[in-house]
Amino acid sequence: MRTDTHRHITDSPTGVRNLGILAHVDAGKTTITERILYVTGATYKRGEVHDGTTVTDFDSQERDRGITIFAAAVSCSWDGHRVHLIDTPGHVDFSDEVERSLRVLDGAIAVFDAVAGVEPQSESVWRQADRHGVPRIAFVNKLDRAGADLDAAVASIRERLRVVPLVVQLPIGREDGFTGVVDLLRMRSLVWAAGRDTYEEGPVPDALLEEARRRRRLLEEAVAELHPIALEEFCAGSAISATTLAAALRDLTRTGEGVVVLCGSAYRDRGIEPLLDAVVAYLPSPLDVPPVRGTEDGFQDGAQAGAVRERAADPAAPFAALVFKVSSTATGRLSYLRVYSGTIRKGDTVLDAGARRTERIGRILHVQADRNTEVDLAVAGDIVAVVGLKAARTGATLCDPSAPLVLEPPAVADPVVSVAVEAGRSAGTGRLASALARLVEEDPSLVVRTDPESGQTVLSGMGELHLEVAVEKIRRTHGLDVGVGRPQVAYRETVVRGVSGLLYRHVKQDGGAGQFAHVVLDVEPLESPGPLEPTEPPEPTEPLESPGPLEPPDVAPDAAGFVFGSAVVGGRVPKEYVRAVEAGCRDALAEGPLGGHPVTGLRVTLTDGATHPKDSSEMAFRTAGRFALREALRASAMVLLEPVVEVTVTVPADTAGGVLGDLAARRGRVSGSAARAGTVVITATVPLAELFGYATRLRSRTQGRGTFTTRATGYAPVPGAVSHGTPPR
Ligand SMILES: Nc1nc2c(ncn2[C@@H]2O[C@H](COP(=O)(O)OP(=O)(O)OP(=O)(O)O)[C@@H](O)[C@H]2O)c(=O)[nH]1
Ligand SMILES: [Mg+2]
Repeated sequence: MRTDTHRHITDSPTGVRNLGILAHVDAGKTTITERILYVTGATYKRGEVHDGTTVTDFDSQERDRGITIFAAAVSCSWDGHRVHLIDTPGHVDFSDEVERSLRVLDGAIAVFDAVAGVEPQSESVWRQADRHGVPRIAFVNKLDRAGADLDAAVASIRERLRVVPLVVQLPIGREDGFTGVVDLLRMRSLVWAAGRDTYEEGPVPDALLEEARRRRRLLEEAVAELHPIALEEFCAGSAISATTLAAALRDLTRTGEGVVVLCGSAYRDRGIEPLLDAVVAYLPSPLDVPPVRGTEDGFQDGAQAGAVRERAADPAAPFAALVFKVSSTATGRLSYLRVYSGTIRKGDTVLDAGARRTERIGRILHVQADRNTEVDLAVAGDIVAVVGLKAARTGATLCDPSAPLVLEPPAVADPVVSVAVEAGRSAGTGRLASALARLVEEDPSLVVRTDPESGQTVLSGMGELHLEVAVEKIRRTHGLDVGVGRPQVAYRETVVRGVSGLLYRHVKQDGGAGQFAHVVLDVEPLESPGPLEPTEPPEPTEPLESPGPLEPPDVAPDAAGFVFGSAVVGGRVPKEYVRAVEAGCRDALAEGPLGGHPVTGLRVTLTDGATHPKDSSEMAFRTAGRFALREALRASAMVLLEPVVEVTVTVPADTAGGVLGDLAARRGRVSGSAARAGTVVITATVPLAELFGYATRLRSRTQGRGTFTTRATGYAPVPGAVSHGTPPR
């Protein structure tokens, strides 16, 4: 153990590392976090996920279920650096927690299972991190497991993630006999002997010397290919020094051109210290990442509304921070902030820029495992928790009241599953409503609404488990008795064959102020934006009239999927009326003709129109746009879309037949199956609506030995749910 008790921790942002731990479910993120807290001296015992004793899986549901549900932030220090660490959940239903975490991180450790390699959800979070431009290093965990294979895992990193792996260690021993690693940079061995708290350093064992030299050579070649300075040194002396290699690895990590790969076994406490060394050496500090951008708020003298501003990670700049997590704890409401610029102290008044409300900073905490340390101030680059904020929600910007700035909040995905919830006898509707409001405040990926037809309260979220956890939270933390209906998926509608030249006249000229707007619209399907695989082609429809493609449309859930254009010539419809028509069309997209679901994946072109000198107005054109598109959609061939997911099921070989049959009965399309050491791994695309209750079914079919994970892949047509369109009047 190397603790920093007596070591000076720098206050400059250069000494800070904000990092997340990302991976597929069960790869070992929480165990790694636990070991990091232990080796840095932040805790004095190692907790285990299966005993429900880890620091970051502290919620009672996490302990019962053995999975991480909520991203947890903890702080520790290593080698003179302050490390803020976010342990994220791997289950797909909680990927919004990952999204919010990625928004405030400067770097990440991507964890892979040494037996399974790159799994579907690790690929998804890798892409998610790509979108945020978060530099990563990779840790291949569970090298102690039977069937562990570093080289195979590295090959899957290369192939599935399409990145250049730069492997800096060679394992010593295999599976149960895995005891340490050769550090290929310093050509030393690190061995963790049983019962010892840390590793012993020594020369490379003779038996591995040749292999270690070969791998060092491979590393040098790979680095030289990507890094000009390393290449120069390589060409000059046909070798690269450890110092140059380390500097090059740091550069390549930050540009994402290469990914440093380390390995170990978190459960057996092997490989954690070098992982921390790599975090400090290769991952960026808050000063190494681009300055944050925000829009300046317009209610202050001299400020320009809407102007985009950059804020450097400078403790002396005006304060700006993003609230990325809010949690209710026994001691009160805890708000987690990433400070991007400036400094805050206890007692400061800050502005919640979006809500235009001031708040007071109570205590400032470094969340340190089982205890929180109160600190006097937090500076640019820090991740801290604060007590005392009354209303700021997840996603809010807090800033200096004299320099207002709104940072872009984390993206929120559209919910795909809903359940009706109802207060039980003892609960009362009012208490349920306030408990639901609390939940939504903490987790913006939950949505609560009242169904206009049934009057029921409907809770929507990212999946069955997400909703189950939310409802259970109401039961446990609010002590309420709640009833829950059957889960429903969120459908959408899209156009398979459009119409052209649809004319709509909105005219009211019966005395008083009149309304006059004529519009002519073309509607056509939008080409599928994503590389998604459809489950079933739609029913054959009548021959094509519009030039749009007839391929089954797939729309990524986050895509708005609507394009509007104008082809009006000669100013027959003035610009402001064109904008009003567009707004009217957007109104019409809220309810499609098949079942009142949101409509996506279409292009609408305004081709012509007419105005009246007195009676035309923006309002009239907006109304015309709405009714015109509503009519055009009724006339178009439409298809219903449902959310589909890729399921990966791992089952004992003797139960595979039954599991395959069951997937087929759920409209699943099997895309692959592979045998691996007595088990079969089946991948299939299945409509989400058919997966409700699957966990229980799989458990009973496999006597509890089967597991499955899912990954959202977008929307696909519901077989048979089409309308061929009725010609307009
Ligand atoms: N054999 C072995 N098991 C490990 C290792 N690391 C973690 N595990 C076990 O793998 C299981 C999952 O570990 P977690 O740390 O909960 O994994 P996670 O990635 O946090 O999982 P989620 O948060 O649910 O996505 C637990 O039973 C751990 O004890 C390891 O290095 N070797
Ligand atoms: Mg976990």
